[in-house]
Amino acid sequence: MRVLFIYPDICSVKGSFYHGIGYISAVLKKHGHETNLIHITEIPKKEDITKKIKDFNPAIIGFTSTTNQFQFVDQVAEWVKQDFNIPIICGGIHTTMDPDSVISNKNIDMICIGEGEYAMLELMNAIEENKSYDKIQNLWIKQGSKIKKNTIRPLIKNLESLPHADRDVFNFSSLLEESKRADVIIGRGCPFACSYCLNHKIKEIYKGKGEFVRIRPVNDIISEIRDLVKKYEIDIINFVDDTCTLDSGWVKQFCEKYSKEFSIPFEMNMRVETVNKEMLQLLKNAGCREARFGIESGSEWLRKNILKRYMSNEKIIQAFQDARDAGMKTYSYNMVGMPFETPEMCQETVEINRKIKPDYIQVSVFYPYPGTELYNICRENNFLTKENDKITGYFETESVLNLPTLSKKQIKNFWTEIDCIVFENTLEKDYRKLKPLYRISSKILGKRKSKALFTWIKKRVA
Ligand code: B12
Ligand code: SF4
Repeated sequence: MRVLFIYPDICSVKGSFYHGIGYISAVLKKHGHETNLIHITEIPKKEDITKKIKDFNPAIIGFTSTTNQFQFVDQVAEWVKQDFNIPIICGGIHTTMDPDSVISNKNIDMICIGEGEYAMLELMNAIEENKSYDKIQNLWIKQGSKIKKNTIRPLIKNLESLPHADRDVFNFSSLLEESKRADVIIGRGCPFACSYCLNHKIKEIYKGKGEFVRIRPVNDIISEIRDLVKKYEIDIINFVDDTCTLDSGWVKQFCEKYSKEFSIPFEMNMRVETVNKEMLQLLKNAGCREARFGIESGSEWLRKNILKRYMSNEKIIQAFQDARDAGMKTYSYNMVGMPFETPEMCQETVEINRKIKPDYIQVSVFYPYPGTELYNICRENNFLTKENDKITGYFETESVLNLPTLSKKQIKNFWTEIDCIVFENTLEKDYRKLKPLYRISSKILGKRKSKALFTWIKKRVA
């Protein structure tokens, strides 16, 4: 049986490999099904989509999407239904977090909540054998005006029982053209419960259905990387998990085995409370060139009371110092425009980033994802009303919230302030003479334009 996945990944030029589709595709192929993918990386055109569907002639179409991508699912599913009588299933993060809104879409016939490998396999088998599929766990299926809501199956216990994610369905070589960076995932789940993140909700959905945090055995990951480097030219491994340093025993074993076999540098997301000097040094010696930590806010009050992140500023500063001492580059993730945030708290985010001097910085304007605790808080407090509840693009600097403590303009200004910190640090370090000019230019043009101008000047000077 043939399934065609459609993934609206409109963000970077070439798009990224997505493990969710990769794993489902691998399981389906292993059981004899055929898979294909429309990887949408720019605003889609109906005729292109229609042609690809005609050419592949699938028995079913499977959409995946995060919240911000759902607007494209809505559009493309409409086109599909205009010309084809093919059932449509939708899965992924947004569906899992907000199933009611996704199933209410008139063009979507069924949805998959949570892990999709075995639900999709059972569905494909049932379609192939012409059997009914209305009892498949994890699926909600439209039946006339009713919706059949099936229960959730247990979490996949041993992730190593799954085949390695299928990269061919993505045409992985073409994704490597932009940068030879391979994303690898070491596990699923997170033990923390930050209020803006999906994990606390997923944990609740899967209550009593098995261990939520699962880390793949080191040997399984090593064998996947071995296959990857055999097949593709790879310069860097990017471990995309939310937190890669949860189990110090695992990290130690991984470092030993990885460094014995590979000399390719890698990068990881970490949480400051899960690392120490010794672990960071081990990671560096094994090839880790970049430690990435979520700070999110420099205000301890906001982190603890609103974001449910209980680390101290001291611990953050220490982790950045330790990573730098170990010889790694550091990366800090931040947000502005959170509920109850004040200009003073934003300033604390600026200050902590100035102190830790990261090599890279990412700052996002806070967006309340449906299904999360912080989304509900935004609703209850009227920060998010029917009028301003719109899905924005990923990297918007305009907040959707009406916050009494922080105006949209202040959010934008702090976003710019934080975004410019790394640039200003390099200017200070390597191009001191340009600093006074940059200051004047910032006053006239604003920091954003000045950063662009001086980046251009720096390139010329270098
Ligand atoms: C890896 C990752 C990235 C990577 C790669 C993104 C990508 N294209 O895959 C990078 C670093 C680029 C990234 C960037 C961003 N990310 Co991100 N990312 C993740 C992360 C950590 C893992 C996703 C993953 O691969 N999981 C592993 C797979 C196997 O699990 P899964 O996705 O749940 O898939 C299963 C099911 O959902 C289901 N399923 C999925 N699709 C389908 C389809 C069908 C048909 C079926 C039946 C089932 C099904 O089956 C799958 C297998 O079991 C998640 C957090 C998380 N834990 O999920 C955040 C997450 C997806 N990211 C998020 C965000 C917000 C972003 C950014 C916007 C961050 C920012 N502000 O900069 C950017 C956006 C850029 C982009 N192009 O996506 C949010 C999305 C929230 C939402 N509700 O939309 C998440 C959920 C984290 C969070 N904050 O809660 N991200
Ligand atoms: S530590 Fe990261 S992945 Fe875990 S709950 Fe918090 S934000 Fe989500």
